[in-house]
Amino acid sequence: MAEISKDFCASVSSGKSFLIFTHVRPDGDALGSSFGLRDCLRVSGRAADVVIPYDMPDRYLNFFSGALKSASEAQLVACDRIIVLDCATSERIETGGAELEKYSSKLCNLDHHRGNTTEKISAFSYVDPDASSTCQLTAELTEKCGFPMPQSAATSLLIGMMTDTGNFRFSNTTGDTLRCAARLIDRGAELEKAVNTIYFSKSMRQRNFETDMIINAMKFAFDNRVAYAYITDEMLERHNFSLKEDEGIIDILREIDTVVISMLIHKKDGAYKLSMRSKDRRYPVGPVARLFGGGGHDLAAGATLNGESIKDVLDVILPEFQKLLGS
Ligand SMILES: [Mn+2]
Repeated sequence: MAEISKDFCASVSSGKSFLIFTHVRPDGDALGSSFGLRDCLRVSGRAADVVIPYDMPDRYLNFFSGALKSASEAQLVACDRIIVLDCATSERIETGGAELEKYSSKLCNLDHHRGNTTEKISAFSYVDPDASSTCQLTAELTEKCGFPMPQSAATSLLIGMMTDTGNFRFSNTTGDTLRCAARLIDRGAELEKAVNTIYFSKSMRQRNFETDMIINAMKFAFDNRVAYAYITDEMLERHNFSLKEDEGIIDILREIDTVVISMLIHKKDGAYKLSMRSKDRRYPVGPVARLFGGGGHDLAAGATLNGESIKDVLDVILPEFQKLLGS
């Protein structure tokens, strides 16, 4: 893995006041990197705030706190640096209405998505697709900048590393990833708290929703090598469940031994939102997502499709999986 550039470190360490933004529907990596960096910046004597205009997944509510709901024009003008974390494209940034392009000259983009385009609007950018997570890059950034790391930050960053690597099971887990996680634990990261937050925190609503999905919505194709589920708002409402808590739902499909490619389809505002996963590098879903204007990693990607019906969507997407699998 490459080392974070000196220029990028200098762009961060030269700032005195920061606003931090991340992507829509923030996951563990987005939240962990944002709050982890905020706490390191604060302990180093800098002013820093995270802007999360979105409702956070319930399980994280007790964990990541004190985010601003929005940033005013005055705050955006006043801060030295605007940090954007884990956002592959500028459209993915949850700005809460702020027009960040206007502040390009102080925008710092740190990410691990291949083909990151947020750098187009950022004066400073560091993108390393070989890093497991933005949390790993954030840990390395703070180490290289020489910022002290409080226990809260170490735990936040560990959480993001765990969620983006499937608890260090996915193939993006390298020696560097584990060495970085080890340093976080050495700095006091609370592994037990992280594990409880991520893995042992499922609501009964979520469990009931999952059961419903398994029984009523899970489908298979191509000799059970593809598994998918179509999730409707009606189904979500029945269980008072929201997909902002969807981390891990797709794993229910992925966990099945024959399944190589898994996909969740969620109809929202007349469009079909697809999340895809592959568990074999020979069959990357990233290129399939990009065919439909989406993006992401080789093994985890997403796209939004318009169609009259779920059948229209399946009629265009399933043949692409078939081609990919060569079956
Ligand atoms: Mn990430």
